[in-house]
Amino acid sequence: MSTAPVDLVIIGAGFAGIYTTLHAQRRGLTTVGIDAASDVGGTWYWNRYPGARCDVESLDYSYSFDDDLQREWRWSERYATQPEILRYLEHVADRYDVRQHYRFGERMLSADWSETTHTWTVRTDAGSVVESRWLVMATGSLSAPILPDLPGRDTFRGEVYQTAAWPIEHPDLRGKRIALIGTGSSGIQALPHLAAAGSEVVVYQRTANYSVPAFNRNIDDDEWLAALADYPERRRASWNSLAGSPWTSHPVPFHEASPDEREAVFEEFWTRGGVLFAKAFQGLTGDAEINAAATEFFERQLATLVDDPHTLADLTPHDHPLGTKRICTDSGYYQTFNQEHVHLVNLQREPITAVSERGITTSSTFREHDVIVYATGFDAMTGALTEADIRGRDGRLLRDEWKGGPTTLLGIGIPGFPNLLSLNGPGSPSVLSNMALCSEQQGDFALRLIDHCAQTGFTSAEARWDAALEWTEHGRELASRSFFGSTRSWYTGANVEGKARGFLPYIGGFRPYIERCDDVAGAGYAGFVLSEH
Ligand code: NA7
Repeated sequence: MSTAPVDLVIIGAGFAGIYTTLHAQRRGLTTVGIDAASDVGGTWYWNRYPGARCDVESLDYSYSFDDDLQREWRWSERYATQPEILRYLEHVADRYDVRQHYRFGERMLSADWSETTHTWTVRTDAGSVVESRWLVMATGSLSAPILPDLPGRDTFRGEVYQTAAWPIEHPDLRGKRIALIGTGSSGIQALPHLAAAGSEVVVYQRTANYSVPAFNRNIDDDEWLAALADYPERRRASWNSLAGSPWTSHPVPFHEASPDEREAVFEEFWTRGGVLFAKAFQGLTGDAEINAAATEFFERQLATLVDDPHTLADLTPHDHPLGTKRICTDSGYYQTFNQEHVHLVNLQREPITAVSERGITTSSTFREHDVIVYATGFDAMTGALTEADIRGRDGRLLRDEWKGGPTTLLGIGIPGFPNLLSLNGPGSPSVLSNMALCSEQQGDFALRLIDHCAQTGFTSAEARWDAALEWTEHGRELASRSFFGSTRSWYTGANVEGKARGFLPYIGGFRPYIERCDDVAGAGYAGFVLSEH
């Protein structure tokens, strides 16, 4: 072990980790970054499945802190593909020389807090031991993928892929009989590409989802130049918004709009594409009448996309109100079911009973497959924090502390875990917002807190229990006012067997959240106990 502790260990080399590393370095702090991947990218390193794309527009889903960077990186499409976003993050890493501060190919196994030295000791699976004053968990919100516990799952003798751990060398799926399990964003984006390659594709759907076409397009030179001219305003609007992007809902409230106006608004927001449809009218996810009108519009559009009435019925969502799971943003998903070699299995009618050497058996049929693709989601928001052995004050394990659900102050501070700063953690708005801007805001908050402690002579900062409980309860209360709180989703923890139910992200909006963070900082980090050893 090195004798002098470093200032920060930063776990994760995605948007938040890269940002925090380069800004810590600019302040002259010493950092050690650790990432299990072989290079930067985070989410965009792992999710290489065909069709992977961001559902936030590329002009918004990028760093805003450096005008020159913003101008020199030319996005090619309205919604960037995974390879393009990965190239962008590699470019950022090169431009600010970030890689030298990382140890790649190492996974953090444990972190132990010492009350004596006010430091964390971090151990990795490569045998590294690093002592650090601060532990910054920039581990992402959707980074602990889960596989369903299907009987016989591991007996399958064909090829098995997971969208969230797709091989760097893309497998050749041409002419193969492919099973796709999972119809969230990942499965919905992958399907058209799997169908283009496979001789047969069977989609095993447990819950039908709402998906809206992306209306993606290339960004031509004129649009790019106009976007550059408008960038300051676009960013200003995003930083002041509820969801980190410049789009706002129709200004006339639904209940004051005529039927014709409502129809025109839904039409307009439909063609904006993807998740933006849920913004049509304010209150869409909390007012039953608005939600019903949006759903009726959605179903009319869906009916124009799918030919077979039985398939259409199975693809029509009925388990949750529109918009209360993130609306998927697709490119030709529903139309793929019109191809003769693509089949939909409704698992609510016909559940999977077993996976065996050659395929999948449901309650009524055995189907033979060469390939199974799992697009079955993540232990969201808490999974990456609880999978390592993080021991805080008195040796208490974070995993145990959070059995009943996470308690955080602003998503960043965790009572009992001094000097651990979780970026985009449970209790932050990031996954309901724009991860790029959120990562900047979270990194800044963490670094300013670290600056403040250095300037005032404090060596530790720990969220107070009462403040964290109050923040967590506030988040729960806000979620209970919309349909989000009662939907079975990864937001509520319902997608993982045995996981505590609650509402993991902060739903109060990006701008109000920033203001709350600024208030806390402005009051000398009210809600944190600052102390010296
Ligand atoms: P999601 O959205 O969590 O989707 C996972 C999908 O996998 C969903 O359709 C699940 O059905 C399905 N699933 C999970 N377990 C099973 C089993 N046992 N059998 C059949 N189907 C199953 O993850 P994604 O990766 O698609 O997207 C995550 C986020 O990334 C997304 O929200 C965007 O923000 C970007 P269920 O709905 O639980 O019935």
